[in-house]
Amino acid sequence: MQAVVRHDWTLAQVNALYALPFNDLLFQAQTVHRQHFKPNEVQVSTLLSIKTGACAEDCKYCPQSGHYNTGLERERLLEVEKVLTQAKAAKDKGASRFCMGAAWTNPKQRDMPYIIEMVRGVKAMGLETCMTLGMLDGEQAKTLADAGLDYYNHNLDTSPEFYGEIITTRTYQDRLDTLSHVRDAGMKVCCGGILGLGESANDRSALLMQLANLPEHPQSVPINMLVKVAGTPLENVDDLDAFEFIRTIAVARIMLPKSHVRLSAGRSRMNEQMQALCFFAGANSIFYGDKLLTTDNPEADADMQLFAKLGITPEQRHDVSDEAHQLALADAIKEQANPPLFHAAQ
Ligand code: SAM
Ligand code: DTB
Ligand code: SF4
Repeated sequence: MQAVVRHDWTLAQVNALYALPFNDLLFQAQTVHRQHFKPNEVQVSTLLSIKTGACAEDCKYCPQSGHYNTGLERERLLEVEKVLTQAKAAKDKGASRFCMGAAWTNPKQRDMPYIIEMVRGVKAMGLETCMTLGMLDGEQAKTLADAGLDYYNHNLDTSPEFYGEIITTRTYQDRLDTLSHVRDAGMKVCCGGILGLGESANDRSALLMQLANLPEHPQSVPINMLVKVAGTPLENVDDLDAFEFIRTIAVARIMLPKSHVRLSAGRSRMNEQMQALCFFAGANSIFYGDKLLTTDNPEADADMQLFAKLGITPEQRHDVSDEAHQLALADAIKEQANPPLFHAAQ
């Protein structure tokens, strides 16, 4: 079986992958995975909210929407120095990419000089840069690309059919337009969605079909499990079955064979065994660090411990060789490898 990069998926074909017996689906996904990636490497990114809360959009899952009262304290755009301090800390902990997120509909012109300084400063540390600032026009995308921004994250979130149940303040087409501006400017696209919003199985298939049928596959595909936050309209939605989540990772891996698939928000509520199955199904990227944007993520030490148990190593950037960084990572993993051995010996 040879993995092909296709842009002509039909819903029936995607549903047929989902309908495979679990073992057959995971075996196929793992086979595809090994054709394009080192099987025991996972890319690690760290997130920072550079502007928090009071967002004008009404995304029903989001703690930062100004339409809902989630008790979140709003914050203005962080100072450049503060962002760089956090980026340095992330790098010292072993992250290879630093993702900066802002609760904006879109960036304003007056913000751009600060944003550009952040990109330049983070890049100068030898980290890959990623931002998610809402919608971009062509000009803004070009400005960010010129500043050296490597990735832009903008999610489709769900299927076109279910989208209107979740967000009413911007359209699916708005999102597709931003993605084409990002692509045209030459930046890498980070685009995925959220599961567990109350969508149907068809909606999950349709989301993956949208992602795979874009003119180019997004280089990075975050698959988020809804983090239910009190005060948002989705706080009491039913949990998605864990196997359905793992199947989605596997189907994404098969349909997007060369993309990094990120096991994204929601890991705090997944046990180690579930995360291990997601890695087996083809997830090869995570958010690393104790916090996502406003909600909790597993502790960095716990992640390094899990990596050590599974024999996973963090993926290194291919275009830089930074010996100090590599050594820091190797140390972190060695340190975490010892406690389980110690317990086993007792
Ligand atoms: N405001 C910008 C935007 O939406 O374009 C960027 C930041 S926004 C927080 C980035 C993504 O985070 C969303 O598209 C959504 O997929 C994800 N997200 C937000 N809240 C979430 C939650 N409670 N659970 C899981 N994912 C979430
Ligand atoms: C993405 O797909 N997930 C990240 C990132 N892109 C920006 C955000 C997850 C946010 C989870 C809720 C929070 O912490 O506020
Ligand atoms: Fe605003 Fe982004 Fe949250 Fe939507 S997901 S409310 S655009 S911060």
